[in-house]
Amino acid sequence: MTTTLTPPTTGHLDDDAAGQAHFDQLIADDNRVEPTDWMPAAYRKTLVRQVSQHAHSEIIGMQPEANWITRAPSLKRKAILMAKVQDEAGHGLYLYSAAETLGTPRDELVDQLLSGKAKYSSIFNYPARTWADVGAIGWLVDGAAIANQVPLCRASYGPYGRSMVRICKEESFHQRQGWEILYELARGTAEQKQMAQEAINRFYGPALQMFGPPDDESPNSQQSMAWNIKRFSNDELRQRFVDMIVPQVEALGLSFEDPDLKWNEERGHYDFGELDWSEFKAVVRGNGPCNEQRLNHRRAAHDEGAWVREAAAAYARRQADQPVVDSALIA
Ligand code: FAQ
Repeated sequence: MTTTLTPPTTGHLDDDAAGQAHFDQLIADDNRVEPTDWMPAAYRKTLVRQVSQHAHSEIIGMQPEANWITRAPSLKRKAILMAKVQDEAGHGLYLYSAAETLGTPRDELVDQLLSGKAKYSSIFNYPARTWADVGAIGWLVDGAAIANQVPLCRASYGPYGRSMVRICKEESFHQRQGWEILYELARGTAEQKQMAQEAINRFYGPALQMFGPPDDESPNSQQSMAWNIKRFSNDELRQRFVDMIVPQVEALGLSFEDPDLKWNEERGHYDFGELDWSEFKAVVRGNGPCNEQRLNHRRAAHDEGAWVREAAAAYARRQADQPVVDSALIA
């Protein structure tokens, strides 16, 4: 569907000193910046980048779990998983809408994804090999998403922060369902427990990498934190997540395959081992186990959905052409 969008009225005022002063004051007072407010071009650009990457992640992120809908072990699990995957689609749509308020049409953002130009979260380039992986995705991937996104509810850009509130509520349910899948498996047969352990082994490192590169290799963090978009650094959130999941893995009766993972009394945090950053870089560059498969699948789905977009656009045009009838006059 071709989106007709009126760019925010502020676009031509980028040099406006009064606009800059107003923007600086909003940030200093920890207030929201709204679409009609003047904003620096770089603030707009970084938000379009982050929000659209986030939207793409939600959409591509449907694939690993959707792959298990037909093989879920019971009708109840199937219904839950379908609802979860649909939620992720909804998150993608709220986020594309939030990105559009910054003046970039959705078609353009989607083209960036389909052409392979846009990034999306590294985690979704890993396969879901077993049913236990669905549990590990819910617990660790949605868990990392929550740890990262709860602070984003306070992001300075209003439409982004507000979309995060609902997304985080839904992600909390997703995390619980993933944990519960693993809890059941961990209390099942020896094979089921082993399957849960192996899923955790596969997803632990990639889930920790969802928080982004280490702080000293994160080019965007400092400015995004100064603008109150990000509230914590990548490493701070990663640490917070590790501190949260260690007691949870113990409650499952399972463990993380990390010999350096131990409580550090002095720091009041868990120490953990160095992650494989060369693997992370390779996955982000497009060379992960499933990058090609994920994009090809998305492109095919986009092509197959062309008739839906055309029909929706035709319907919208017809609605716009219809004369407005005042029902009070007819009566
Ligand atoms: N994968 O300078 P930084 C979910 C890129 S949603 C790929 O630190 P920033 C729900 C980064 O874009 C998961 N690329 O960047 C779900 C940047 O590239 P650029 C997605 C990554 O933006 C669950 C470059 O590296 N969540 O899971 C990754 O300040 C289950 C330098 O990095 C969000 O998007 C990565 N992991 O911080 C759905 C949350 N990390 O653009 C389905 C919102 C970094 O300069 C199923 N986003 N890069 O070329 C954020 O919080 C931030 O954008 C970070 C990165 C923290 C991801």
